[in-house]
Amino acid sequence: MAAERTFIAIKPDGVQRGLVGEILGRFERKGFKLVGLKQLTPSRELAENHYGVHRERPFFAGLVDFITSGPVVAMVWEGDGVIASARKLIGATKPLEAEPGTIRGDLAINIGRNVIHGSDAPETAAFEIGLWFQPSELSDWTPSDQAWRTE
Ligand code: YYY
Ligand code: MG
Repeated sequence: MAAERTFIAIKPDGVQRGLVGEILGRFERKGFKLVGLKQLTPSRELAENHYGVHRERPFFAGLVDFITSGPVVAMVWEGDGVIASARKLIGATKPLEAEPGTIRGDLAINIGRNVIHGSDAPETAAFEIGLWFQPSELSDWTPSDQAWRTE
């Protein structure tokens, strides 16, 4: 069975602020495997589908405006427990409530500029990976040091 995968996106604020390397490095150093990576400016349709669960919320229009305002770095990461672990690495939605050491805790201030998205459950991960990536854009590969990352 394939290891768990999650969808991660560095939002336009993270790209504009030059935080791509910093954020990628945290996932790499943790030991997760990068299986998909691209930069794109999302269409409104893509953004509205991605955040469809929030369609009725007052912040929805502003959120879609923001996420479509510039390039986003979209990624798929793989590993044991990666969905929940990535959410821990990311930290709380409100950056002022995110613990130091987390991405939002270290790198962000406002909820509307919280630099990164991560899937919150297996179902949303599968939906978001399929929404943002073609199967051919994902790599099945084994890092040469795999035995030193996982038992
Ligand atoms: O999954 P996560 O990104 O941590 O939070 P969600 O509750 O799914 O909200 C998605 C996104 O919407 C959040 O990252 C910022 C934005 N948002 C907002 O601007 N204002 C709110 N009151 C709640 C969420
Ligand atoms: Mg969410």
